[in-house]
Amino acid sequence: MPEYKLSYLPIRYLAEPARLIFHYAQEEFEDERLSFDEWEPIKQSSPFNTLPLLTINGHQQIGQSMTIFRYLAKQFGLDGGTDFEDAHINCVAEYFREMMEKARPFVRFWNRGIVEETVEKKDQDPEFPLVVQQLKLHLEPHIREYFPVIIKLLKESKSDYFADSGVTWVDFFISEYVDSLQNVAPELAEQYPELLEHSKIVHSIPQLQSYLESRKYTDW
Ligand SMILES: N[C@@H](CCC(=O)N[C@@H](CS)C(=O)NCC(=O)O)C(=O)O
Repeated sequence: MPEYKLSYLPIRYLAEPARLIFHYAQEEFEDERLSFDEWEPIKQSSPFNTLPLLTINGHQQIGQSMTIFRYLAKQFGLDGGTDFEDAHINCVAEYFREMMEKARPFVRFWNRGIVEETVEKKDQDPEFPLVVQQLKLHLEPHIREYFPVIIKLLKESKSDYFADSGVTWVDFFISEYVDSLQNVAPELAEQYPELLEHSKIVHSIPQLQSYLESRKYTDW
């Protein structure tokens, strides 16, 4: 049985789909959450100077989040049922990630000042008007462009998930982001009920419940 360690910051964002895959598959892993102070001195020794990082058996490292998701999905049967389905869900994921990259300035802005596990309540933040401005500039236009296509792809599926054959890693990947969007911009998220429903279905999967009930709240 391989020994897995998943290292990331004390937030969900780029590591949470991998955490969900582990919990779904009921595979043991070390869920290492590093503060910025703990991360800084070891940053240069990681493959890309970034997190998340998956370490397998103490020496094999995967340092790109999408590759971590795909690797774990392959190990635990959460990739597509056929090569074509696998290609299809990868297209969905790449498209979604493209949007995430465009919206990233907003996520960086939102998370500014987060040290360790402190999550500011943004609506009590004196800079709240700035939050709205950043949202309109860096998040909303990308959601408006990409979400209708994502919804069309979801509706074309023969299952409740993005793949006809059922749940895959891409459902964890997309539903995590949608869930975070609900936290930070509920009025925007509510305009996409199909994705909220999908997120609800994914977050209701029995294998995930004890983790979801115990995980510490973070916006992203
Ligand atoms: N393409 C990379 C991006 C990783 C990334 O940007 N990670 C950020 C956290 S979300 C990071 O490592 N920040 C800390 C730093 O740059 O020191 C991936 O998908 O894994």
